[in-house]
Amino acid sequence: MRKIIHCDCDCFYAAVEMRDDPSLRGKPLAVGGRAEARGVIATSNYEARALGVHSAMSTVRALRQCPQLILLPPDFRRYRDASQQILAIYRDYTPLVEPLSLDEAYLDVTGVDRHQGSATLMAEEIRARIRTEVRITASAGIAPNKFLAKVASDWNKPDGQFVIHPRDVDAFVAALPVGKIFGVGKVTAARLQKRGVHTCGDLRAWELARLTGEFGRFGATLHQLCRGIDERPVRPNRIRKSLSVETTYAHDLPDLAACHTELPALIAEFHRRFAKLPAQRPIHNAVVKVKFADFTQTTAECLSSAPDEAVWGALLDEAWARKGRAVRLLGVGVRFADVAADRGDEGEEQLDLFG
Ligand code: DCP
Ligand code: MG
Repeated sequence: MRKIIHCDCDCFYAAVEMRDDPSLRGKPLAVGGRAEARGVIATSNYEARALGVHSAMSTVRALRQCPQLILLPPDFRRYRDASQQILAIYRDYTPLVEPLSLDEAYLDVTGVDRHQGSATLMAEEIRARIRTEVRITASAGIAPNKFLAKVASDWNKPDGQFVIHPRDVDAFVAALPVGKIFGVGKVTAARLQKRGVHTCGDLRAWELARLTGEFGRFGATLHQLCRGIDERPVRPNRIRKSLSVETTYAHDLPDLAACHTELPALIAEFHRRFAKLPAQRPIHNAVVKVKFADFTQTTAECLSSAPDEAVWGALLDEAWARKGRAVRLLGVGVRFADVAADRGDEGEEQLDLFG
C-alpha cells in the first residue's frame, strides 16, 4: 500500500504577488493579460473568486464582472523561484517528487519514517514550512494513490488538507461525481449523465467491455479509477517529450473554416499550459490532432521551434483534408527537442495527446 501526498499551492501566482506587496492583501486581485490585448486571467485570489473572477476567463469579462479588480501582469521569474524553494522542501522528505506544474507535485512517502511514518503529519509539516519559508500557503491531499491524492488536495482548499484512508477509499470513490476523474471533461460527464451515470459508484455497473466499447483505451482506465484503483507510480525523472491541449466540442465543427475559428482559443490555452511547465525546453515540432465525427483520428506535424497560428493552421489544413468531414475534437501541441537522459515521459493524461 502506497502513501501519496499531492501538494497544490493556493492561488499560486496571486499568492506570490500578495507576499511581495502586502498592500494587495484583502483586495480582489488577478494575474493575467491586459484587456486591450485580449488577455486572459491566469489566476485570481480568493477575494476575487468570491466576486466571480476565475482562471481562463477573459480579462475583459473579469473587469466587467468586478470593476474594482486589481490586475497584475505575470512575473514568471518570481513564480519559478518560489517553485524551486517549494520543491527543495519536498525533496527534504523524499526523492520521489514528481512536479506537475510550478505549484503542484506528487510525493511518494511510502516507507519514509518521519513522524512515525504518518503522511498526514508530514503533509502538515510541509505546509507549515511552505508558509514560513516561502510565505505562501498550500493545500494537500493524502491517499493511497495519485488519483485520490489529487482529488483530496482540492477538498479543503485553501490552506487545508484532507486524508483518504485506505479503509475509506471504497465508500469515498463510490460517492465521487464522475467529473472528478481526470480525463472526464464536461462533454464526457454530460454523455455519462444522459445514461444515468453521475457518480463513480454508478459507473461500476458498466462492464469493462462496455467501457472500452464506449471510450476506447480510456475505458479500461475508467474501469479502474471508478473503483479507486490507480497504479501509476510517482515518477521523479519524468521528462516531458510533448505538450498539447485539446478540446472535444459539444457540437461537431462542420467544416474547415469552423476549425480555424477555434484555433486561437486552443493556442491561447496551449501558451498558458506552456508557461506553467516546471522547466522550459526547446521546441522541436508543432503538431495538430484532429478527431472526426466518425471517431477516426489523425495528426499532422512539422519542424518548428516557435509555432504560431500560421504553422498550426497549415497543419490543420493538412490533417483535415485527409477525411474532409465534421470534426469532434481538435488539439494543438509541440514535441520538445530530445534530451540525453530521456526516460519515462508520461504526461498527465489530459495534457498528453501523443503518449
Ligand atoms: N494558471 C494559468 N492558467 C490557468 C490555470 C492556472 O496560467 N487556466 C496558472 C496560474 C496559477 C497556477 O497556474 O496560479 C497554478 O494553477 P492552479 O490550477 O493550481 O490554480 P491556483 O494555484 O491559482 O489556485 P488554486 O488555489 O485553486 O490551486
Ligand atoms: Mg494551485
